[in-house]
Amino acid sequence: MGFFGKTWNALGDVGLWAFEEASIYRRKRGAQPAHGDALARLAAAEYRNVVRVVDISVAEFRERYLMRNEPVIISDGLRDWPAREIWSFDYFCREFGDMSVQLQDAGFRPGARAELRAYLREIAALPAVELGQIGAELDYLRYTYDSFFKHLLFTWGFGHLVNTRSFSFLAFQRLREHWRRPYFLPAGGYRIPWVQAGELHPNQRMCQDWGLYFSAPGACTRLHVDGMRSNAVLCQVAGRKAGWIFSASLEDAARSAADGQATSAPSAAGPEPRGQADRIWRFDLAPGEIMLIPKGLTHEVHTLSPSISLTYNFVTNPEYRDYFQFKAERGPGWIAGAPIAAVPEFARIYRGSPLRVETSGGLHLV
Ligand SMILES: O=C(O)CCC(=O)C(=O)O
Ligand SMILES: [Fe+2]
Repeated sequence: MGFFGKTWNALGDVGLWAFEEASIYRRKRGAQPAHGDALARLAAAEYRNVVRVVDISVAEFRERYLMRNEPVIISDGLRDWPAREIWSFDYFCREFGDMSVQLQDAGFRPGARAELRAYLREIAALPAVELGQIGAELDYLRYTYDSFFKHLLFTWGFGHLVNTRSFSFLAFQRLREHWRRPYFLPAGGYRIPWVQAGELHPNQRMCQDWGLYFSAPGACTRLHVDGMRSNAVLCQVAGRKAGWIFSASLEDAARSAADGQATSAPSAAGPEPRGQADRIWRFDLAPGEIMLIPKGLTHEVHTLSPSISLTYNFVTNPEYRDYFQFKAERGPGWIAGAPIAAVPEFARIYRGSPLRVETSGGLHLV
């Protein structure tokens, strides 16, 4: 895409951002709906695994999952990514090992600085864990942006011109040929980022919340809703991750359970946002797979074995109304103060599910 096309897209981004700012963030929201006893609500919810599909068409993905806000794992999601063969802990040590990076905690807060090689060697050597085995808070490598202005240039497709020493930016510049827009996502017609003519190439234009994530077994991204309430694709290149996604109707219940406010919540049941049934989806994501985390849904992610993933966010044209309405009702994203996996009553829910504890000797209910 030429200079004018990129500039046109950049103007679209700014226009949409200004429109949302004016119409959503200035709006006064009433109190969040009361939800009764959060833990009872979670225990009564339908508990199921995220469905796996392969070789899905763009149209089928859109109709069955994206438009319905249903999570899904595309098992052959990385089938056309050279990254599958190229990216490994050794590769990143070799190519970027001398860099200094700033790590983040389970709530995206910036923390310690480390030499990339030392950090990667340390996490790559750790043994795998089971979901729910959370040790001390282990740091993540997520975003390392050096200035807002440079970030804007990357998001508008001028990143190749930027001189930078930030790991995320350098990796974005140097790994472009290793990955591409997942094959099941539409080529064009996006509101976020703004692409109304031509195609979206997320490997050339840095999308919202783009990140190359490295994490250790036992590390966690605490319960949250993504900042913009847009969709995310979690593309798993190495290692395994697991966790949960909650239906929109369970946002408050899950949040108060994680924050330890379950019993002080008022007892009246609130309205069902968007008429969705209460549902908790459990996921287990393996290398080569991509998961859709639908727009606006609450989720928590745990790393089970040394992990490399890539993620970015988006909203397509036909979803925009739904996205906007939900965001106007609920406001921007949030992150809980503690992981929901650590709440004993919630552990009983996920350990007690037959989906979880099938063994050769039959079912063991905890
Ligand atoms: O992979 C992870 O740990 C978290 C991904 C995610 O939910 C996010 O970046 O918003
Ligand atoms: Fe997220």
